[in-house]
Amino acid sequence: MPQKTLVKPRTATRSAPTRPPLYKVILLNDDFTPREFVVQVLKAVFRMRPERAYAVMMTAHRRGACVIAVYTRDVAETKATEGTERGRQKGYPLQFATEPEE
Ligand code: TYC
Repeated sequence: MPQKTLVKPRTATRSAPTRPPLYKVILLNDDFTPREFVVQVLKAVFRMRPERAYAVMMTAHRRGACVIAVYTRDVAETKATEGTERGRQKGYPLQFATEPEE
């Protein structure tokens, strides 16, 4: 069997691989959502350990907001929507926002 000939050689130059832009998910404070519920959502949606979930909740509580993590845009938006939706289902105004990382 004759060898298949590669008629189209690979080009010698390649562009550097680009990284997808990242988005922050931000927890926003409010006056109504119970602290324990916020902690529960952070553990469930963002897979945080209890100590970290508590610390993040308290930072948002004291400072008004806390960056939780960075993800690709789809993942960030899905997680923010899921967190906000979990609050809404219980009648709480809990909110998660996303914003592009500088
Ligand atoms: N401020 C809320 C309370 O006092 C608790 C809370 C913390 C709510 C963080 C939202 O992102 C939040 N019950």
